[in-house]
Amino acid sequence: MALCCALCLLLLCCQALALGGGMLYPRESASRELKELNGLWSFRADFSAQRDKGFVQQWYRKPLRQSGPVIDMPVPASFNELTQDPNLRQYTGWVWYEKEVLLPRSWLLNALNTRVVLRVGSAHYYSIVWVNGVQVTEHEGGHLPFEADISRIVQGSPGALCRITIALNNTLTPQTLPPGSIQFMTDESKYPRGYFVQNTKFDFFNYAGIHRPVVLYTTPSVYIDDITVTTAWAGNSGMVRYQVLVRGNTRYSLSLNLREKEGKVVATGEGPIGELKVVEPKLWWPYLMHENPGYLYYLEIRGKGLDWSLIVKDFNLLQWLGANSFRTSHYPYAEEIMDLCDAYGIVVIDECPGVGMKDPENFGNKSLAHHLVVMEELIRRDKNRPSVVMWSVANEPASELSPAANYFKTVIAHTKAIDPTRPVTFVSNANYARDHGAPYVDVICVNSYFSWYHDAGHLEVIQLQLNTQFENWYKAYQKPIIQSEYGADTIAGLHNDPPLMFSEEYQKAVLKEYHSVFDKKRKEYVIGELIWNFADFMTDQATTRVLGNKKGIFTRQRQPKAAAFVLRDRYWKLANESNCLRPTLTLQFMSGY
Ligand code: GCB
Repeated sequence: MALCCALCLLLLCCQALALGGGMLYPRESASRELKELNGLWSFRADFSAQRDKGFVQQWYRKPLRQSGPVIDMPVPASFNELTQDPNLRQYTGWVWYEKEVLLPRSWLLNALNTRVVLRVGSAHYYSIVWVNGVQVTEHEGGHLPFEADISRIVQGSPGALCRITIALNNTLTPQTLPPGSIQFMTDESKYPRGYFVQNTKFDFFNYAGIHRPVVLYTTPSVYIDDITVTTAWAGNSGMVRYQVLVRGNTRYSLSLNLREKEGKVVATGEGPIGELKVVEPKLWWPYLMHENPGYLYYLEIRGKGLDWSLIVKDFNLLQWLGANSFRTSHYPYAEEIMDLCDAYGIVVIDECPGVGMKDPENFGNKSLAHHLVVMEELIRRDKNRPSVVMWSVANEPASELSPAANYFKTVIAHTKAIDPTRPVTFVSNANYARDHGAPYVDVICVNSYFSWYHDAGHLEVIQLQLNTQFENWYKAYQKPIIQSEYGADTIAGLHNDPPLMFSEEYQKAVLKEYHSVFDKKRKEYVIGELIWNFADFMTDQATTRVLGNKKGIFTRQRQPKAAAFVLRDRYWKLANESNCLRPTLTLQFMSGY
């Protein structure tokens, strides 16, 4: 097994709160085999009035095709826009997925020494999973992986056929992350009987489906369940502290090799806890901040649909722009994307799906308890990644409400207890004087849309208002500030000069006004600027949305708008200005994964 780790500038302080178990990314090795279940699955949406027919009729008990019609549905992907059926696009409730797979005989015969694990990279939002009709797990929340040990079921079944059924519900409630609510329309003069809609208060389409790869993998019966690596650096020495959680037996031996990128062993260790010392470590640097960014060591310890062409294109565009960072707005991205950030030197602010938290009921105990679990799952998954520099626990919550104070105090304290090595933030659009969460963050992240959502069309007020925004926040908190969103909707190909809203000229003008203030403030306390948004993306329909959110500097097809060239000039200029660690990270949002 190989684990990427980095020798980065993280200060180690107190002991981290231990989580129950691991969620290692599945990789093939001498002791682990992997079978991808991507491709076409059988699918049916339950259109019954209560959406409960599948449970009443127990669709998981036999092949899905035997309980009614099925269609082919690709995994990983969202189901919403793959057919021409508008009812499926807008569907809320339970949908059913099924895949039948033949398992290698060796997985079944060597039962004493082989565990078979089913892992779902992410499924939005609530999943119940059966294997051969037996429930093996349930999971709440999209964007993060979950898994189940299915050895006993498949190894106990006659034959090698393994039938995996996943019932998935995309309903959002006030206690989910992100939250939402179902509104029943009871006026029968306007709506048919039983009519309901899903309401949300976030600005992206609530795509649903099995969004990331589903795999079956094996481990030996004594296996590594989790690995935690933290790094420190002093003088010309690097320290890699590691802790390995082994399950299945208390008697085992464990040895470690730390290898350079080129394969040479630079440190070795024995036993589940220890420290490896590296002389003259090669540090992990962000893209454009070093001639060899994204340097990874390998630690060897014993024996909205993922689309690779889109991902490669997007990373090429990031590099073309000269951008070195992004926030995973507004939910964790796929592990495959995070791997590329580690390898290419793209700095990540890793955000959980705490978006659309606008109502008092989103700050109750049930939401809070779930939020803590989501942070645990996120940190368990991404804790060893050198690219992750900060955790973001939410985007634009109603942090001026009084329950937000205790809520964010608790979420941030819990996040820091699990990972004492990284700063924590949430992204605010509240008034600086009324934000109850800001006292607890390490870095202030602020979103603002001057000359767009207010003072529409008035480019001339941007500089004054932005300057006031920064000064207010800095005076109140004396913490570093990141402009975590700014931008303007732009229809590609629409031109007007002088610049008017929605034209390419207007988007460019907004950016230039913002940049002139950034250039002053980055000499003081502004440490990052994040354009909203990397590429256009789909949202719910609304009078303010033209086939989705058009604030991308690239179209949904990844063609640059004029603003992309403004940013490209800026980011490369910033990169060339600094010889080494420059104060400002050029940050870039991505959306749509
Ligand atoms: C925001 C939100 C983001 C929206 C954006 C906009 O403040 O964080 O989700 O898409 O504004 O374009 O309105």
